[in-house]
Amino acid sequence: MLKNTIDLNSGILKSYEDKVVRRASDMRGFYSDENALDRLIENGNPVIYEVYAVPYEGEGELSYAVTFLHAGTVGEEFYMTKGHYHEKRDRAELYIGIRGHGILLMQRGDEVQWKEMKRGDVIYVPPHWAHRSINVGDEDFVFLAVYPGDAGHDYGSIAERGFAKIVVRRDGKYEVVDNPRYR
Ligand code: S6P
Ligand code: ZN
Repeated sequence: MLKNTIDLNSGILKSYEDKVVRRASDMRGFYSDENALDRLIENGNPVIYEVYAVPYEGEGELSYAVTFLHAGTVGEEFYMTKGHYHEKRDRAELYIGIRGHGILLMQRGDEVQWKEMKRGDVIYVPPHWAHRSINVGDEDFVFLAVYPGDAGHDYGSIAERGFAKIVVRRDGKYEVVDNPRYR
């Protein structure tokens, strides 16, 4: 498919090949407050995010995907993606904000960086940096990601150690704080 269309108001991708839906129950182990996550799972097990992707998996190719990250919190932690390293660690990625208000949290070793992301913002994720998106707004946070077709996703390292920082709601605002469970 050489041409596709994104509705830049909604973020809806006209054609896609893969759809991934992550509900609260898919996020076990990723949030700090496990009791709050259990309550959410018992309370309707809401969708946390959806990803619509057009993959081109060969070396030298580019894949792309639109993520709809819904608004909400698990305990005091904002809804977020699992986050991953690329399996091929030296593969970079480009993020482009479409709507809503989010944060892109990045980590390499113990070094952490984060960038606010809104409509029109372009963020470069360099090779070797793990990345996770967090919705700190009150509506969907929607963005486009473009990444090398052979990058692959390594979720295991993040599932095990987490990120060094988490993003929490305090006094109606977001704060980036040390992750008490970081190993
Ligand atoms: C892929 C890119 C995004 C994420 C998506 C969901 O390299 O970074 O398309 O896959 O935002 O996040 P995650 O961490 O569950 O894959
Ligand atoms: Zn990625």
